[in-house]
Amino acid sequence: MGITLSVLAATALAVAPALPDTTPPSTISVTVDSSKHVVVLRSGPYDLMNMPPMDHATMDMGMSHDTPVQHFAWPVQGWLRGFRVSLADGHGHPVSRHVMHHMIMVNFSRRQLVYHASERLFGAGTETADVELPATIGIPMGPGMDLGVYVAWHNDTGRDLKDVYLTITMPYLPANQNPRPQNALPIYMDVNLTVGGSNSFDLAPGRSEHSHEFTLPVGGHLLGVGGHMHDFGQEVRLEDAETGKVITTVKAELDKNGQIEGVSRKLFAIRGAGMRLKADHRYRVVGIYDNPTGESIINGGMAHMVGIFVPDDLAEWPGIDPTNPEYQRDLASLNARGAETDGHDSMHHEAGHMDHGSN
Ligand SMILES: [Cu+2]
Repeated sequence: MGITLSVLAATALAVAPALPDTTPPSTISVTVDSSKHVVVLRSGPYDLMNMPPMDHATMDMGMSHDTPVQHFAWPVQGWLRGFRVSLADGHGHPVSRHVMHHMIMVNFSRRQLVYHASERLFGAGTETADVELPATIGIPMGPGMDLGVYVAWHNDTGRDLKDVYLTITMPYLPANQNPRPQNALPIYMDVNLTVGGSNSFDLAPGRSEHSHEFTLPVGGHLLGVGGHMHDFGQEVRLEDAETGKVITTVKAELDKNGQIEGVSRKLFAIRGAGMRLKADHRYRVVGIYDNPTGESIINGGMAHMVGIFVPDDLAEWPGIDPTNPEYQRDLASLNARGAETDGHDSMHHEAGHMDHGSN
């Protein structure tokens, strides 16, 4: 983090003298509480220097302190139900969740449905609430799955924070759960993704539309959806590209100045039905913006829909193809995160905004 922090420290100097960068290497530990059915991950310590407030421009410059991906082995057979996040300092005092700009959990042992890219199990941002799925569904997990977590910190509390620890509590259903939950996996559909690169686009003045067509290698049901957009977003919709029919839409929630506050969510079903999606059928995800500024906003747009997907047959889920160039680019971008030697990396727009999860 040497270069990242010194660049940011220079910016922050006017506000407060920066601490020297003495962050000790942070470690990760994983424990299982099999009576409470939780896997608990603890990572830290992190020394987080105060940074200027994050506005939308700095956010798009990725102005945050990115950790590398920290790997660990998932320890139990069962179904992941969600996650809870807490932050505390070395004395156990709570630290504001706000300093965690985002956190992403990657499953390197499984592929995404739409992309040749590692599964993103879940993500949390500053405003994202903790998640717990209904007990009727769960994400199937096996011992030894290679998971990785990374965080983009942005401490704008006005003071430096020392020895911050992140705890992620992941409730699971054990393998002998009765009745057996349905296998539900995350699905991510972006209107403009270059896997391993960026998914943002320039926003032309006025109304604009970006879309991406795809097919699914396995059919199933969509149980719920959310999404992610930036300022002046309108909606993200999923369409049947063969009939033109709109399957579902999530709406941007804007304040009176057009700034994004969130994206609506929908839950169709907690078991059984939901929205049917067929294998080898063309679908289209469409993002609509309405930019009133009269000018193009460079890299101002981003639009994706995320959901919970129940495959007809989990055995049909596509395997990872390590020779696939898209897959290799995704892996390379994850491995490059938080690289100490590359100052440019910290100034990238969040490549993995695949990673933003839902607002
Ligand atoms: Cu974004």
